[in-house]
Amino acid sequence: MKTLLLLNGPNLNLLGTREPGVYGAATLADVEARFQEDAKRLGFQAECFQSNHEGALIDKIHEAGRRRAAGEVGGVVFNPGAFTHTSVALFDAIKGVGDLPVIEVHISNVHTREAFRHHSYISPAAAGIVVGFGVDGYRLAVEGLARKLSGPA
Ligand code: CA2
Repeated sequence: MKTLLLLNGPNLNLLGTREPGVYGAATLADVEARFQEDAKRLGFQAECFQSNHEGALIDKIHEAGRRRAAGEVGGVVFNPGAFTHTSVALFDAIKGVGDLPVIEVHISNVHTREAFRHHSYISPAAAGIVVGFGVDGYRLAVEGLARKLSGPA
């Protein structure tokens, strides 16, 4: 059984503790538990990782790329947090590992927010993007990833 990875970037460990009007009431633990359930329902194993450090996220993407090549990992659901808008290094990591399907998720609709949130360095490297559905976006993303992994529609 292949593994799907959930990666969350900086400050997403604060989910459910502040700014519920923007990010909802669910905690990161809630999001990760739902991801585990959703992956299992879709026939996958799941692993979850959150970091506030860009290099740690890059290392996880490199590891995921190696594991994808070995047939262990199917793909990644990734909310890069504010690194979305700053990180050429995360773009390079995703492109650099080659064939790794990454679905980019944003809880909020970044396009209705400040202009600096409108550009994503990650989107050109992503296999799909889910924006503005609250934490339900993680479920939409894992379902979309599973569909992509099962072949063309
Ligand atoms: O909407 C999203 O998911 C974002 O990736 C969240 C990032 C933000 O920088 C992006 O522009 C859009 C911020 C995550 C911070 O999460 C918090 C959660 C609760 C309380 C404070 C921050």
